[in-house]
Amino acid sequence: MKKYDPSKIEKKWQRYWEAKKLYVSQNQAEGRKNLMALVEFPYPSGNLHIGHWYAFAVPDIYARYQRMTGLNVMYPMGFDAFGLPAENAAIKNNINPRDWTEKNIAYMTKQLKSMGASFDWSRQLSTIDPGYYRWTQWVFLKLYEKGLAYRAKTLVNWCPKDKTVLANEQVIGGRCFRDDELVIQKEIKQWMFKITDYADRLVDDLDGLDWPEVTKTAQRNWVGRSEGAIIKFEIAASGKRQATSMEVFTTRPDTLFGATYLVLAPEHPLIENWQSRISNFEEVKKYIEEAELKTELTRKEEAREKTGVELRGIKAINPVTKEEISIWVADYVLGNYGTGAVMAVPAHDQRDYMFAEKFNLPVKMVICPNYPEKTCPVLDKAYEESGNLVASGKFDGMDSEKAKWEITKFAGGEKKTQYRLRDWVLSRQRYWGVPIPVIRCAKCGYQPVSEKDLPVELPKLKDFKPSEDGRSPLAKVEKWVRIKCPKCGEWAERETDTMDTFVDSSWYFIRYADPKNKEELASQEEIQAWLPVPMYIGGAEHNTMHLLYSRFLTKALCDLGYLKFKEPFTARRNHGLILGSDGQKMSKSRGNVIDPDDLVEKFGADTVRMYLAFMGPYEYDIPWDPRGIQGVFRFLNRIWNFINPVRSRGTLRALAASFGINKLEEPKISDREAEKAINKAIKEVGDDIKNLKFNTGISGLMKLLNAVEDKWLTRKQYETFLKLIAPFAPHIAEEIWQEVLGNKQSIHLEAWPEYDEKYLQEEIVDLVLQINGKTRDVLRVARDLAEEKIKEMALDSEKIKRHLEGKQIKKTIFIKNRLINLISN
Ligand code: ANZ
Ligand code: ZN
Repeated sequence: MKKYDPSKIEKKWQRYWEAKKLYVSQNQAEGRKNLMALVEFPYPSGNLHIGHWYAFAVPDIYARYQRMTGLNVMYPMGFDAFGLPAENAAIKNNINPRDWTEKNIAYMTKQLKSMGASFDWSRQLSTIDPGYYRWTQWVFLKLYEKGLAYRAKTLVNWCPKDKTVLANEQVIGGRCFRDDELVIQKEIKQWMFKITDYADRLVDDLDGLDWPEVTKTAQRNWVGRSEGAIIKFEIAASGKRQATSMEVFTTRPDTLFGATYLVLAPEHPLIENWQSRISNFEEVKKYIEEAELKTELTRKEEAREKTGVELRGIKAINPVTKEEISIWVADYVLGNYGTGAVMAVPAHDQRDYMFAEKFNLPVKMVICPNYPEKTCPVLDKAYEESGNLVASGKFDGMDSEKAKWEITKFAGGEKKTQYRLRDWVLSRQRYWGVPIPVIRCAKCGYQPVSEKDLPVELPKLKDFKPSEDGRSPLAKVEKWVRIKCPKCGEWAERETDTMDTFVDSSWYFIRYADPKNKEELASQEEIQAWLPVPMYIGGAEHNTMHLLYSRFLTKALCDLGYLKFKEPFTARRNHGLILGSDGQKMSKSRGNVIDPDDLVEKFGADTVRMYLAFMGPYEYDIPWDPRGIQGVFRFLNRIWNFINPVRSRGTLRALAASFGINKLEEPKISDREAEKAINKAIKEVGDDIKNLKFNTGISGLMKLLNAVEDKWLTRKQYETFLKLIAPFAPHIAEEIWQEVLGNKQSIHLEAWPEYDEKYLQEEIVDLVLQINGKTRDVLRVARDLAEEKIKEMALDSEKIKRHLEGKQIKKTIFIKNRLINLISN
């Protein structure tokens, strides 16, 4: 018998599937519902790592299964190919980023094909293709027309190493998400998308989505909507009320009676204005200068020792107590949130509490946790919960939630909603990106490039190093930059900034519906056929940026009339990370990296796929286990060896034929156990795949093999078994299906088998024993036991005996497998 040798079968079937166009999805397939099974398209870094396999080969099980259940499945793949890494690698190796990127795409495509996944390569797209990015530019123009793309001077995050701007979402812990460089703040003019216009919808529309709770929470926190109030404080200097006043944003106006001082952010413009009134201005100025050197992250750190300086000579007046309170400057208050000033309530805000303790400022309790016992406990930290008001004049006793708006009104304040979300800075001063399609004319200002002139192609460049002055390298290509103004016809200049790659990736799924369309981003017909995406499987690292941007762009295009849906992804599932066998993140420096190519060579793609799916729950981070993959390899070997009985039957048949016997009785398996195991597996494995519980699906297959391995299955049973294996290990299933069983059509065109309910029922049932309709006992009995037998057992029950003492049974009601009711006098 032949040994299981994946290297002999896998390439062969991959070529066969491609030649037969098995996974090319038609936009309409008669009677079949469409399903785009979407995974996040990779960045062409040059080499597939095991994480790519996890992200693409495992969801392929889902795509294949859904195809078998009768859906018209599209499993698309593409490349998110612009971006800094290509540019940096190109600078380092002195090659063109395009050459570098295209070489990587070619190599990775080959590697991707070795997965044996059911990708529809006919729809492959790449964001660096002018046929693609003309639509990225088109999207920009549409948003520009609507006032959703604009240019403004802002304080931006600047990575000194990459010499480019970063979006807020790209700054993690105060550092560049790409190279960990400390990010500084720089004021420059930038192109921005007005995502803040969508802040409320980005929060509210989450409710209708079938998404992981963690992802929804991450999005909510990112938008950071807080309901609060703006409260005005009058200012007094040397005991005299001044004409100026200042405003604070608070989410707890109910605590206003407990506001015992105010704190301004170091950036607050009023400090400068009050210079002459502030007696210790030199000291204040010094503090402000020191604060400028700190990152936002350190400033926000809750536990950090608080610092600050009082603004001597001026006071604020609490609008409800009318008391004069001191004003401070402290770096824990941020300049770019709310009004850049807070009313400090040390009794009910921990940061204020720590500050007050350090500088010996008054602490006044105004929310009582144990009302109506008016003795408020003295706490050694702030009480931040709700409660009832005390020491708050006519509001005493009121519930704090209610008091919020009553006190706001009383103090002449106004309700206000604040958002943490800032507009999306999309321009980058770098070469390797989509040119922003606008022209700057000295006379007419910024003019959009006309739609018919798209794409604005990225010119070939020799020197793509970023300039020290922060301008894009494109600024050096004079021939490209110089262009006539579309409005007045005078000489003007092209915009030399390029777009953040997150713009490219926030609409790519729409293009999959109609990837070759030259007239439109995608035709309405194909959009309707495929979108919104019913299932999007990807990494938890995209919980905010990519998913938020895609949602924004979808909503904007919907408002503009190009899309008919408000949310791009109806269901979203996250996968975890594969860790090294030491439980640490895989990295070259740790030496714990697993190379999928090596594994494929050693075990074959089927084993690698199946092991990845078997490792554990798909959404968890799981360490690689070298013994685990051996186990799965053995399992596939057992499946291979299991073909023996069938094979020998074939041999038997040939032998019979040579004796002139044409009809050989198929062995009839009356083995209920085998039939039961198969039917159970059809249902359970199918349900598991549908719910992305791949690991338990594979345990189900293992159980099934245990149950049937030593039986001689009928051909139908054996084929069913292979169909269940097919989504997980597509090559071995195809090999046996066609080469051993002699089927002429691919197993991957077969339907997922149907199961018979009757085999799913338990063999043991709980049977209720009643007397006159009252339950007296429960019997665990074999299914389908006859009435006489049950009655006999019932009369044997101690409890029944007790209740029947001295009585006679008049009638018996029996419901098979459910109950027996003895009616007595
Ligand atoms: C008084 C108060 C009393 C507050 C209390 C809290 C508890 P979120 O939920 O994040 O919106 N705050 C306002 N502007 C700030 C700024 N620029 N920098 C730092 N902190 C600022 O937080 C809003 C609360 O954070 C506001 O409510 C304010 O403190 C503070 F018992 O006002 B609160
Ligand atoms: Zn002009």
